[in-house]
Amino acid sequence: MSDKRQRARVQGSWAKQLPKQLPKHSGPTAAVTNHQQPKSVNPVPSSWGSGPQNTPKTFEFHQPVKPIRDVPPEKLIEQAGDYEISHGPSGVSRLQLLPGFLPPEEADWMFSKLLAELPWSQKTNYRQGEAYEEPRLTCWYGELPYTYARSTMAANTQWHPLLLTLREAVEQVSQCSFNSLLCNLYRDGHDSIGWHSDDEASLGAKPTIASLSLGDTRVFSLRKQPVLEQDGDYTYVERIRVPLGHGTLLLMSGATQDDWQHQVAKEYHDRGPRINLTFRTIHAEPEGYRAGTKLQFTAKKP
Ligand SMILES: O=C(O)CCC(=O)C(=O)O
Repeated sequence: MSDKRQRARVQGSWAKQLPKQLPKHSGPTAAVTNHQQPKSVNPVPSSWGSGPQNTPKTFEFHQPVKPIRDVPPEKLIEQAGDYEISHGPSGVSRLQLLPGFLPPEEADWMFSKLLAELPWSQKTNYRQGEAYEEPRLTCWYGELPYTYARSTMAANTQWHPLLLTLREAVEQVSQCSFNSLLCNLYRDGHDSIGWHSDDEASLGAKPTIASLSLGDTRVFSLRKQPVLEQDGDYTYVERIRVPLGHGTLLLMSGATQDDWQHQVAKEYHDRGPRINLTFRTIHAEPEGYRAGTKLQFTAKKP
């Protein structure tokens, strides 16, 4: 092939491929002059037998359909106060943080007593038919059983007297009444609780949950539920960190259990033991629903 013909072929194939290199689109467009294409390229001799081609001097720039998004910076809540963390169709999600709810000396002896005297045990849960041991110890108080992660904690009305005193103090400050308590013991930094919402139907709609922490500080993290279009992708959702120290009370209310998930992640540096008491109100399971059913499923049912 002569030099001239070969060059014409190369130019011809480049010109043909150009539209393929542009993003597929449907967004707003803007015409951008292509300054790089030499004018002499236009009258490409037709090696395909269709006469001179009308190669345009401009191409269209289209915004990518999926805009490039930033991951929002994680927020930190550590000062005492009331926080409206989101406003959405399900309502306002609220946190109230009360560090020093228990004075340190009181918190010290309460922690030792509860660590030694509560009936701690390790619960077996089920996920997709597979059993796994919870990476923490728990115990349950309440007139009704509590089912989550496909396993049930039996009703237990033998409240430790100290827990009754603490329940009263928490009820006074929150102006809510609680008939149940889930106690968690994180033995060290390797104990944890994964992402979840406290949204079983037995907790009712928009539950208030009062969480009292004793012992070593652990980070309580929240992440917003992604919108439907994000298809369960949490990459771009808002996140909040709340370090929960000895004697701190955290109240979660409003739509927090609808619109946010929370966790206490494992930590890879030394952590001492921590007790977390979550006061809740449990209702009898709605009729016809299996224990532990999530509220979202209940709401969707006719
Ligand atoms: O330990 C904590 O602070 C959180 C406990 C918790 O998320 C739960 O009991 O559902």
